[in-house]
This record gives sequence, C-alpha cells and structure tokens, in this order.
Amino acid sequence: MKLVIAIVQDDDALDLIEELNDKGFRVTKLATTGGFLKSGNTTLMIGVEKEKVTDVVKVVEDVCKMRKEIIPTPTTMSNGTGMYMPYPMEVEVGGATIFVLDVDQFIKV
Ligand code: 2BA
Repeated sequence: MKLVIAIVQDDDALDLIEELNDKGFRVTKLATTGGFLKSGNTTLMIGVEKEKVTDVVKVVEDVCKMRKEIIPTPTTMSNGTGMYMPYPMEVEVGGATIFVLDVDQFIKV
C-alpha cells in the first residue's frame, strides 16, 4: 500500500477529485497554504495499491495545469532613502507536487 500526497492548486482541486473518484480512487482533501507564496493550495491524500500509483500520477498530471503567478517582492529604492518598493516577480506554480510514501499498515475499522 502507498500513500500519494499531491499538492495542487485550488483551481484544479475539484476537477481532480472528481476524476480520481470516477476512476475508483479514494481521496481526502486538506486545505493547505504554500510556504513561499503564503496563499492557499490543496493537498490530496490518496491511499492506493502499489501497482496503481502510476495511474494516480497520470490522472494528476492530466488535470493539473502549470500557471504563472505574479508576486510583489520588496526592493530597496536606489536613491538611498532606505524606502522599499514592491517589485513584481513571476513564479511558475504547479501542475502538482507529488510525494509517494510507503504505508506500513492500512487499518479500516
Ligand atoms: P509555495 O511554497 O507557495 O510555492 C509556490 C511556487 O513558488 C512554487 O511552485 C515554486 O515555483 C515557487 N517557489 C517556491 N519556493 C521557492 C523559492 N525558495 N524560491 C523561488 N521560488 C520558489 P511549485 O513548485 O509548483 O509548488 C507549489 C506548492 O507545492 C508550494 O507552494 C508548496 O506548498 C508545495 N511544495 C512544493 N515543493 C514542496 C516540497 N519539497 N515540500 C513541501 N511542499 C512543497
């Protein structure tokens, strides 16, 4: 048994859960926050048999899109006043960040 942890963008989350459920995978959704952008994202936990991991990854890959986000970064003004001006920086986010963990025991009571 494996636990697939997929961090995805909020905009892709509902489509992805629907697609995974349609293909027979069980999913738990967590509302999470990215440490860098400090904005919301979604973490999905999907418990599957070892042989199904590549199927899960394929679904995530098909649904989750790469997007560009513009974030303001504080930059010192060059005239020596010590003032900070927001300077826009572009970062690419997604499609998805995926961790695959071994599960020692799966117990359903
Ligand atoms: P965030 O930490 O908010 O990062 C959002 C995007 O900002 C990242 O997209 C990446 O393009 C950029 N970024 C992150 N840290 C950076 C840094 N130190 N310098 C420059 N750019 C940086 P993704 O790589 O697609 O990651 C999306 C989200 O997945 C992340 O949101 C974080 O919540 C999670 N994540 C990514 N890698 C992770 C890891 N190794 N461990 C835990 N969570 C991770």
